[in-house]
Amino acid sequence: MKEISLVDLENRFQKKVDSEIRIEPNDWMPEEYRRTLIRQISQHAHSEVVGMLPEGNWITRAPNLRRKAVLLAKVQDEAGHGLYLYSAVETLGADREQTIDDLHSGKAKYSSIFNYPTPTWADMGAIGWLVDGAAIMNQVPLCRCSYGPYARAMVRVCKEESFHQRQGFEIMTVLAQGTPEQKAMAQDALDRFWWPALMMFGPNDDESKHSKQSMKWKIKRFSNDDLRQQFVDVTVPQAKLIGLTIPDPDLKWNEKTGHYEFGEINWDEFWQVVEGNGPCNFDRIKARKDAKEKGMWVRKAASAHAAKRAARKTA
Ligand code: FAQ
Repeated sequence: MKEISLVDLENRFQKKVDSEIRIEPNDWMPEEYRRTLIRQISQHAHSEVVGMLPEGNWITRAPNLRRKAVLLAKVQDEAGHGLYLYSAVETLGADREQTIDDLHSGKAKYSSIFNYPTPTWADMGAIGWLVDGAAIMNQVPLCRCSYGPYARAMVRVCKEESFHQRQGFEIMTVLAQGTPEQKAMAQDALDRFWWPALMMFGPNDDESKHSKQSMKWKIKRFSNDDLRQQFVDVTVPQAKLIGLTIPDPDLKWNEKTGHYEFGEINWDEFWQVVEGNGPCNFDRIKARKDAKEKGMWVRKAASAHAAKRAARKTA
């Protein structure tokens, strides 16, 4: 029988991708496609789990029972997103514990946004509105990602993120209509989270080393800059609606393009945060490592229990 060459396999693969046929775990795929997905999906999973920390910080101090219940549910949703995504990584043959160890050792990245502190209640509003808002903008196209398990996981994640965005915007709306102190607190949160939210979309297109290939493979459907622009266009009118000011003196509507023009992002700050030098990087990784160590006894007990049950069944 004639052996199929690597080039033929790659051509067939690309044809499938071009015809919008989903790639499933047992299908042949180029090694680099697999590696790209493991990198992106595991970093996405880490972001969901590390992303629980800035908001988890406010569960015990939410201003009333309703806010506490909603915030608790939201943080639990983020844990669920992490679980779907770690499962999606496993379908690519990656070892879940290894990917988590890579986070703890600093080898794997997670979203820069979660390295900023959340000193006030308004930050819960800003995170829901801006961070979940940016996450949805980036993740809705991922529902059409060429890799089946990732695309399917994203459908549910996006539904939940959409609820999160609404609850954040509602917190900001209430604060912006409240006392002058409450409005100032909402404005301050917007001032601190606006630029980091824009950074979530990643480097400018000409600096993005993975975009071209990821778009050819239909892992990504839009470039970092296109998604960032969509986010600005959608979010600026929302800020206006609730009487808050976007902290960008260069922001202006361009009648001709039908888009907002906005100021230069501080890319030096972005790379500093990505490389581990943001305000909370150390604390975030420490919290995750401590959680693994402190939860070890639960894992040991669960495995001992499972082993005992399995032994009983075979006896
Ligand atoms: N932070 O060549 P590109 C959420 C890295 S989930 C840190 O453009 P790519 C839910 C990038 O990894 C938020 N690193 O890379 C929630 C690469 O480095 P590497 C997370 C970043 O992959 C809400 C290098 O820079 N969402 O918020 C960042 O084509 C509220 C070059 O960049 C996802 O992960 C960054 N912001 O595009 C939870 C979505 N940007 O890996 C709790 C899936 C870039 O070679 C509360 N991921 N880098 O070492 C993606 O769509 C893409 O991976 C991008 C980056 C768009 C993030």
